[in-house]
Amino acid sequence: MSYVDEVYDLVVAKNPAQPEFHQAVKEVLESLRVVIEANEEEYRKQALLERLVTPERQILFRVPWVDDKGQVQVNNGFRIQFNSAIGPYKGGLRFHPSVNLGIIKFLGFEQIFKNSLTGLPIGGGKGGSDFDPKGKSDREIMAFCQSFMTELFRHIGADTDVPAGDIGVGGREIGYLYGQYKRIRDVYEGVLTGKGLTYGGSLARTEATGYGLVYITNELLKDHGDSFEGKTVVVSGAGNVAIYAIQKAQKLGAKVVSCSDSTGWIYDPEGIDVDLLKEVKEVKRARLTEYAAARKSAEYHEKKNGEHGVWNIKCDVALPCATQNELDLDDAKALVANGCKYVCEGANMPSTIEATQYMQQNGIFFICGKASNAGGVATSALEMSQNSERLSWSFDEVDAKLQGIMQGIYKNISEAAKKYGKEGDYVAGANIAGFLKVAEAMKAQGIV
Ligand code: NDP
Ligand code: 2IT
Repeated sequence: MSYVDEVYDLVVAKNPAQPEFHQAVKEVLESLRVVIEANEEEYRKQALLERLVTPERQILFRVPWVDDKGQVQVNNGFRIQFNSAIGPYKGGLRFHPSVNLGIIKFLGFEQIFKNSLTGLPIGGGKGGSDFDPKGKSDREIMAFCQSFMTELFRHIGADTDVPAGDIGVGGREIGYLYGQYKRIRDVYEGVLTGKGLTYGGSLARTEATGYGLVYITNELLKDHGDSFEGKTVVVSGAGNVAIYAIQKAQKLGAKVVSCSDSTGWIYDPEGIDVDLLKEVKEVKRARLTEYAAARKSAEYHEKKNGEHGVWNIKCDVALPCATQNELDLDDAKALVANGCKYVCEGANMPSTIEATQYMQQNGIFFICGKASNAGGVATSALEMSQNSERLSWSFDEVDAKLQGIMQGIYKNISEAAKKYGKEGDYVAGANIAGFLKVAEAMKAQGIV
């Protein structure tokens, strides 16, 4: 059996009931086959792939907190420090009831390659909790965040492991987490990114993932003699990534006609009103029904079981920005049938493997999340740099660096795909280019 297949079987056997982790590993190993098989004996002797798929450290902890009724609640906390070959562990925290060990491991694994692609010195990690922030009061959010940090603080630090936001963790949560870290450790350091602007945050970090997604999509369009001007774009999600992707795509001349949340989706043929969406989601933390109620041109559709809604809308470009496996084979078929030409992922692993293959085989230019959503973590690394030099850069300075990084990623993944005989396969290009830097650093550092 080939080394790649052996390691995949090992991952499935050793990590039962973690289907998302298996999926993320499978996609990467399939892409790496051509690289590994050219030098199989050396990789095998070094157990490089076994080391790559095994987290350096896994931290699981209890998070007790008291709700507004005086009831004690208990959640699970996770931090997976996956790979530190090229820099301190870096990656977000997700608070969502679906969080479990397999979800955090898939996210941490993806983060290794994504962070490598940014060209910046950051290793891969991820964390979170099965805590559900929906419907909680500010005091309950603070109580949870303080308890979470009371355990996490001993494992992180500005040069060790630097968490940030992800689903369910935005500026408010980062603030409470930062306050508790500072109180316990008594140091004022860049231990978290996505901080508020008054206490060490970077301008443009809030916008970075969505903007970065649109910048790299723009590179893809240009490379195929196209542009955003006049394009119809479909976006899923209505959170941090979706909002700023919509804003930047409209700025570049596209019409974005959809967004969605966990209960329903919006079709707005006149183009999403971003200010209204921000008001509903960032300020009121309300459902999309409120968006529809305030806007004549918008239709609201309740999400029915198994239906994903937005992928059936006719479009030129699709940007999935909600969550993993939100775009399956049926959705991919609908996109192809409706003439969609470009799909770039804002979320982490939003497309199933079958959907990805179908889109690639049917003429869609497809960029996977670890390349196309890397603008968020790249700007987090820029926040770390600013914290280290105790300076703040202007919005335009950070935005210009972000654009340069996304252009660099596009070039890097296109060239890697070409070099390994897979021109236009940006998934292979991203996985190979991300891997080579990490593998080189791991080899240089010996057996650790
Ligand atoms: P937010 O919490 O801000 O928004 C998430 C959005 O996705 C919400 O609209 C939410 O709906 C929807 N959503 C979440 N879970 C589900 C679900 N199970 N089914 C359907 N819809 C769902 O998170 P972000 O925008 O930050 O993250 C979105 C995606 O982007 C995630 O995959 C994340 O890992 C990825 N990402 C985020 C980065 C960042 O910098 N924030 C960087 C790179 C990737 P509802 O409001 O109803 O919960
Ligand atoms: O998935 C991701 O890249 C993030 N949630 C952002 C991580 C970060 O450290 O900014």
